Amino acid sequence: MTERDCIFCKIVNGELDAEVVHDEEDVLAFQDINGRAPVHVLVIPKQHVANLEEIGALPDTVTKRLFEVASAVAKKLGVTENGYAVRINNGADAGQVVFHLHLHVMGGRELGMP
Ligand code: DGP
Repeated sequence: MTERDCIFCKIVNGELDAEVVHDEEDVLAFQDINGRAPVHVLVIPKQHVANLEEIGALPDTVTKRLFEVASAVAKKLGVTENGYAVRINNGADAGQVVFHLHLHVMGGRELGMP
């Protein structure tokens, strides 16, 4: 998939709508369209990187911000106390379907390991 066809790049540049939870210079968080928990938010770098194999293309500060924003979103949506999962599906066996790196922030119910 090229950046031009990437749906998350389209959300970043405003071509596609999303329910935004947090927006800052290099990182965006928005509701997953197919939420599988009471809280299910995706945190993405605005710069297109497909997966963890490409994470070296991101400035270290942005990589750090992905996790800080995941924590801030969890706090904003009230799941910090009970806990939440931060999950990256990386590649086919993990079920990655959108090849723009993203963190799933999921909470509001018990979440075991798959
Ligand atoms: P993954 O399997 O990790 O690649 O999950 C991709 C997630 O992206 C999946 O949970 C559904 C979500 N998703 C796919 N298309 C869209 C979209 O157009 N808008 C939003 N908000 N979420 C999307």
